[in-house]
Amino acid sequence: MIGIIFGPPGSGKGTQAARLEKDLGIHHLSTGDILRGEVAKGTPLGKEVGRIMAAGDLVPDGLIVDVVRSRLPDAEQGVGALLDGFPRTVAQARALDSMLSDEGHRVNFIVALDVPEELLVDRLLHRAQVEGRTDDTREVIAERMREYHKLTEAVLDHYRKQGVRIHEVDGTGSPDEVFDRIHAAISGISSR
Ligand code: B4P
Repeated sequence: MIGIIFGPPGSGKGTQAARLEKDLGIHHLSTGDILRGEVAKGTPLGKEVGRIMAAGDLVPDGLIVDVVRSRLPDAEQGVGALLDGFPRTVAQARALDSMLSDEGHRVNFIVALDVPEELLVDRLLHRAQVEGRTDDTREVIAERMREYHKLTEAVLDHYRKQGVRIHEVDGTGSPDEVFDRIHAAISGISSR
């Protein structure tokens, strides 16, 4: 089973994906976490993407597709994968589709979190105080929102046209409340 957790920056993708990983028994694959790990380790990939991420821009499609291609088989081994932060462009979605179809798989469901932009900005500015992420400044958040509207939103239409089940979920309220809504929306889906 392959699922995608989708939404703008700060919508709670990472927060909810960690819970869904346990609930559904599928592996959580976060491209943001992978890239931040590479930056922290100072690997050649990390050096290449660090400045792009700090500016709030998307890293090049080819680069992130290679990252996912190398990790997806391990992640989905027998249990399936929940993709968080990927695909973020239609080109990435097409690359994912072809990776999956090579193995006889497809995207099975999408959870799309809906949160008003003012609340997204508040959450990310709050995270900046707690975690100090370089891409959580007001200016960089604005750039991430622009990239989301310009490049990422279209990914939903790509999958809608394919007839993939898209569960649109209200992402406001506490993490527990959001999780309960997601749980209700996708009840019946389980890889166990
Ligand atoms: P990500 O790590 O995916 O960043 P994000 O969109 O902010 O999501 P995140 O999971 O961290 O936030 P969440 O909504 O859970 O990407 C970072 C960067 O990496 C990108 O800008 C890009 O440069 C690069 N990148 C990653 N993938 C890429 C790709 N495929 N292609 C190109 N570039 C890529 O949570 C945000 C905050 O809200 C947290 O502090 C959380 O605690 C809080 N929160 C969550 N739910 C809440 C709730 N219900 N109430 C209150 N607070 C809540």
